[in-house]
Amino acid sequence: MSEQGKKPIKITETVLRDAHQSLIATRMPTEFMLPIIDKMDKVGYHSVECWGGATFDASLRFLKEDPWDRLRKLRDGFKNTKLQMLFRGQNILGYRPYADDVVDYFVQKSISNGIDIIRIFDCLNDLRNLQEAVNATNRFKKQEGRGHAQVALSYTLGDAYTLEYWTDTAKKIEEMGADSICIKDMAGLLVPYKATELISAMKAATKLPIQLHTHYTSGVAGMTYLKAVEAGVDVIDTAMSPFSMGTSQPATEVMVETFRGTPYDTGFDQNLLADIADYFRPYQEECLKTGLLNPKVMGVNIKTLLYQVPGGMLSNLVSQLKEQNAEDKYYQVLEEVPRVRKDLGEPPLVTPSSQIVGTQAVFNVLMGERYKVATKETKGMLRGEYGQTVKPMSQEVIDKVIPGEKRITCRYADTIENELSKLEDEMKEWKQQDEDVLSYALFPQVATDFFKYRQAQQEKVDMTQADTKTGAYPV
Ligand SMILES: [Mn+2]
Repeated sequence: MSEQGKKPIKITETVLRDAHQSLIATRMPTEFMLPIIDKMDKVGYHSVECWGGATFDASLRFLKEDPWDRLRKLRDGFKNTKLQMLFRGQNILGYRPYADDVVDYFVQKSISNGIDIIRIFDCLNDLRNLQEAVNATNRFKKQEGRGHAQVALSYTLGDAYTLEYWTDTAKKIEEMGADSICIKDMAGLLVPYKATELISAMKAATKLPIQLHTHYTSGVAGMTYLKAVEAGVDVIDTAMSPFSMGTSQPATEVMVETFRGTPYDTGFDQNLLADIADYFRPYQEECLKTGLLNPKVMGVNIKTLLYQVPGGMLSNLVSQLKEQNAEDKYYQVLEEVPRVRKDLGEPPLVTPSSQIVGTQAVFNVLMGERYKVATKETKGMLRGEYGQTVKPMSQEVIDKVIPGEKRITCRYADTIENELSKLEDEMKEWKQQDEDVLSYALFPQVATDFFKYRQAQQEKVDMTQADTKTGAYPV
């Protein structure tokens, strides 16, 4: 605390990224965001999380929007507030590991188009998968005068995840050149008194600022923030009330009011926040009406604490079982999840490990024999392609699924040749801006479909501007 005994808690607003990713499948369009930016820019947020995670994929795939264009528009609007994104380490925003040249270029373009803070995580907390993105951020920070590398630790429970594990990892993160650390609790597993222990230990272990990110899924998140703030956490992630709670974050206005008049007072204007909430509320009501927002994701789901499965993963399991007409196997699959997780070295469950473990658990139950069928991703995980797990993987499962195969112990990206120029070649007919190759790198098919759509739209627009007398029109 400062001399006056004051330590205002800093707030990252998630309504433009995680909140709508967690509640309405990432479907908030850019056009809806733009009119409220001016007011949001006056709040005094530490940062606004607005890009990365699933927003990139959903923009191209469902909204038919260029995610880079969204970023530039947000940057234009937010004159005073830092913009933050979520980045999946060596997997960038995709689902496979990329060569270092693609990681570098993505970081460079993210910063040059407007991102200030890059929150980088790895589903196995294998720091080798984070190093390149951290290095790249530090390099372009010098070049662009903007950029902050935040390393996020995927929070999970299990024998291996002791306080010592978290504090040792925090020290390594400090050594690797990160600017801050985030505890990323995607499933809402961190309960209030454990937050006191964890944050106190982390603060003692490192000088780096500590940010806490959690979800309301299990119902404890507001209390967890309270204890974390008392224990010295520097920043918390919250969402404007119409898109808060449930599988999203605790409400911004509630946390602001909680700390009013205390040494942690944010000083935010509650009337301004009310104006902003008024803007988002009719949209929330519309999403409820259209079914985009399912009231089921808004309550408390205590199963998340019982099975330690993130909310998004639960709904994936349900839909996978539905497709197979096997909804009656739901609880069997839920019980199989921790067993598969253990076989695979007890990783945190977050994209992509959550999908890998979840899908394998479904196969194990439906086939009536464990690992009779193993997915491509399960095999990759067992080979070590996703990185090193905290606990060893099951030798029995390795022998059954990838008998006699060579396993990787080095950093997997070291085995991938630079791939940027090959990607450029593949997509050059569609290229309208440098960033297009990165969209293509992440989602080749989806991006190509988007490029075709974009071109068709442009041709239609251009035709209206055509000089019909001479037959000339802009191309
Ligand atoms: Mn999250």
